[in-house]
Amino acid sequence: MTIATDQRINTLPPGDVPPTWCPGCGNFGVLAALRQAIELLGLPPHEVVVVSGIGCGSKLPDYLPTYGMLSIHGRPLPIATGIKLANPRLTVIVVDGDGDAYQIGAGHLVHTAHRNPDITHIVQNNQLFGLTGGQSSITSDVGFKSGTTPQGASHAPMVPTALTFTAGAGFVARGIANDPALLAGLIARGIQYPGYAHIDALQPCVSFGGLNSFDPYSGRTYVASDGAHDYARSRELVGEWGERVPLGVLHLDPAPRPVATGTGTPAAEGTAHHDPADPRYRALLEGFRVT
Ligand SMILES: Cc1ncc(C[n+]2csc(CCOP(=O)(O)OP(=O)(O)O)c2C)c(N)n1
Ligand code: SF4
Ligand SMILES: [Mg+2]
Repeated sequence: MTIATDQRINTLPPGDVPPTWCPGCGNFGVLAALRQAIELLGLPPHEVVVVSGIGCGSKLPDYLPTYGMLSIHGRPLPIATGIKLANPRLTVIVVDGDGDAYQIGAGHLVHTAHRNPDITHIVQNNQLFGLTGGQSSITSDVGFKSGTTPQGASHAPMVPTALTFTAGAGFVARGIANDPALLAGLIARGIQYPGYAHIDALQPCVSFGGLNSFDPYSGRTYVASDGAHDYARSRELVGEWGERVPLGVLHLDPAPRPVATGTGTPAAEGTAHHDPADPRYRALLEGFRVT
């Protein structure tokens, strides 16, 4: 698809291929929310790059008319950081699953939250490994039965918002896939935040979710805050998980830390910029297309 520089995302069709997610999958809500956030901010799609890992949810960049990259399991954060450093004019967004971000990629998560590049991180948290058949993950609730936990998960789930808060993230939020309007607002605020922004997006898996499909969330979630609260309240909200699950902006640093900019130089000279009229770049980009 060729994107003219004056097009908004809502004037464009979806990506090149239709989603292969199961009917009713929460990822449809995450996709709608991200698209809505890009539209809300009026971001030119050719200046947006969405980087994912591997997993059901990580197929998302295929379904958006922006630039995108399906990368390696657990590794989208360092790749996105490199993209942002090479061309700071781009809006760089990472979308990956709980297994990707919170488990195999946990080291990158902590260091990215600490180092603070200006990227927005949306984690499709379905509390399991969807693509590989519903195995339990580090965020599975106690009692969740799967092929790897036939007696039910025995460890209390890791609370990822507490982890990124502790590592230094200045924007920490939680949304849910079945409220795309709330999630879109959080994503838009995360994109506007100057630094690393973490959005934990509860994303029910209707095929393997069991305890975690839509119904059990409905009595537990509540919109806790729009972010106007002090540090002590942030600490309570980022760690709350159980009978009650807070949504909204859980932590917003009123004095954001300096953003990681590599050597401190602006956009690298010679970096390829989107220009649909330039045949060299078209050939280059077509070379990346997997058919
Ligand atoms: C290095 C590596 N290890 C393991 C796998 C197998 N694998 C593919 S997806 C996945 C887990 C996906 O879970 P999650 O990130 O939560 O995404 P979901 O499918 O739930 O959206 C695993 C373990 C892999 N592709 N690469
Ligand atoms: S297995 Fe679960 S997460 Fe994967 S597409 Fe189906 S419903 Fe969605
Ligand atoms: Mg998952």
